[in-house]
Amino acid sequence: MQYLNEIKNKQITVLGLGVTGLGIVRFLLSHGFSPKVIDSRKNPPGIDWLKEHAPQLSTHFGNLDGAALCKSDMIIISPGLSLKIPAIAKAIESGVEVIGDVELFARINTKPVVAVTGSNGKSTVVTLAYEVLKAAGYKVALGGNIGTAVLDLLSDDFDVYVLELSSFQLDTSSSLKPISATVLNVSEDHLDRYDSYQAYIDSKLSIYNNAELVVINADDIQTKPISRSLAPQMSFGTDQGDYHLAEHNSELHFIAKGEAFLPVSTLAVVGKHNYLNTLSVMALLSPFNITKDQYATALSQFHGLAHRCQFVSDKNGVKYFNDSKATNVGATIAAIDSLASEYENLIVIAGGDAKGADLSALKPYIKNHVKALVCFGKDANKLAALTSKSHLVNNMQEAVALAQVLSKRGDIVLLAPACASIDMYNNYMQRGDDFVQCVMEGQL
Ligand code: UMA
Ligand code: ADP
Repeated sequence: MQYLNEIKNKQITVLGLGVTGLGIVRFLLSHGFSPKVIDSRKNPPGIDWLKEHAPQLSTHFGNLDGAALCKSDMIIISPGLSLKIPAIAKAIESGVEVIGDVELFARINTKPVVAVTGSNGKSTVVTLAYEVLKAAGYKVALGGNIGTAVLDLLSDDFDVYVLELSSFQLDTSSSLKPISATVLNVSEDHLDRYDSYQAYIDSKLSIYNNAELVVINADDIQTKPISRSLAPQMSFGTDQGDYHLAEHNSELHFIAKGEAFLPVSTLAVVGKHNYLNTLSVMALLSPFNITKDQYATALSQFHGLAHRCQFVSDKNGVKYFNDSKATNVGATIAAIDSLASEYENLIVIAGGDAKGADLSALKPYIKNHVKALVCFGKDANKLAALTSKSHLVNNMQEAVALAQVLSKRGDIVLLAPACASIDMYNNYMQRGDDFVQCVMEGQL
């Protein structure tokens, strides 16, 4: 950990005390640093941990003070904070180095990193990659945007890291040299943090900088690197690319570099988007030695993640699905698309904070596959304006109750909000749990 020696005399500020901030504080404490800890929230999530384990650290909780930030030599910032916040922008302008936890990780880590970003499918892909590597006998660590701060993983003895990286994390890191890296897909998201859609795409594409293998989505031109990268490229796609889907012996297969590798039925989860996610894993893990049997074991045991198109219950012949993680338009389209290939009538519950996105891409999918759209939350009116088949309600309980009235045997009720949950919930998990509870406890 040579780099830590180089910064041992610096005045370090940890900015943000959520999952990331706590990971940074724990890591720095364990290496003898005494950082200052700042969060703009009066009661940040990590405050109790800090009071118990490191009461000696200097802290400031509440409004950010630009002058105070300027006194640091280095700020390690959490991804939830924009670099454009005036107090932070002022510190950057005055020459303070501002980096994220992924950057500190990259400056220290010596093990291979498989890096994944994209608008949708990141958590699914990194989890599947983790399972495949584990089945192949690697000691593998899984972290990043999926919920574990990368610095919480650094002390352990791993062969390889699989990291989910958000655009916010990419914006504050430049030293990562992934063994393989992908932008899975791009659709509008987080436009409340970026000046333009192109700025958001550019942030995603920065994952390819310094990558040894660039993995692109052949179906999505926006995932291609802008500048000609010197690194070898591989691609995955529906019916094009090094890894794609095709019939073999009358059965749909994952095709790996011209070979019918495994039938898609090996995978325990369904939906075209999950087949593409699996192909991306195969491309990303191509630098590793993994046998067909090891793949088959991992794919057949992967039952997907909670709150992603998860089957909840069958009530009177109506099936309820929870896709609360569909926090943007692209994910909601994928959910409608994959369920509509099996079921005829969908009732979709949507709404929340659309984060400034243009929702119109949903229109053809609602027109062709959705029987009713039930909307609530901050941007309910914007969603309702997409179709004459919409209904406005006030909360989840009313939404589920109305969906029940509108549905008949054989129909599907799908929670796929196309929006973030923060206007009414702590996070998408709490929203999904509320849906499940309303379904299970409602008069159905
Ligand atoms: N916040 C303040 N003041 C502060 C610091 C944070 O108001 O001083 C607010 C932020 O604006 C944000 C919230 O607090 O609304 C959380 O921000 P944070 O940076 O403290 O978040 P962490 O708890 O550290 O969690 C972050 C990721 N969250 C975000 O980027 C918003 C987690 O991804 C990630 O799992 C974790 O680091 C570990 O890497 C969550 C997420 O929602 C799942 N990510 C976004 C997404 O997937 O769309 C990008
Ligand atoms: P992320 O971590 O990028 O948010 P998740 O794997 O958690 O991705 O899935 C988020 C949402 O996107 C879920 O609603 C899921 O059903 C949907 N999804 C998963 N994979 C894809 C894909 N390849 N394309 C579009 N949507 C997807």
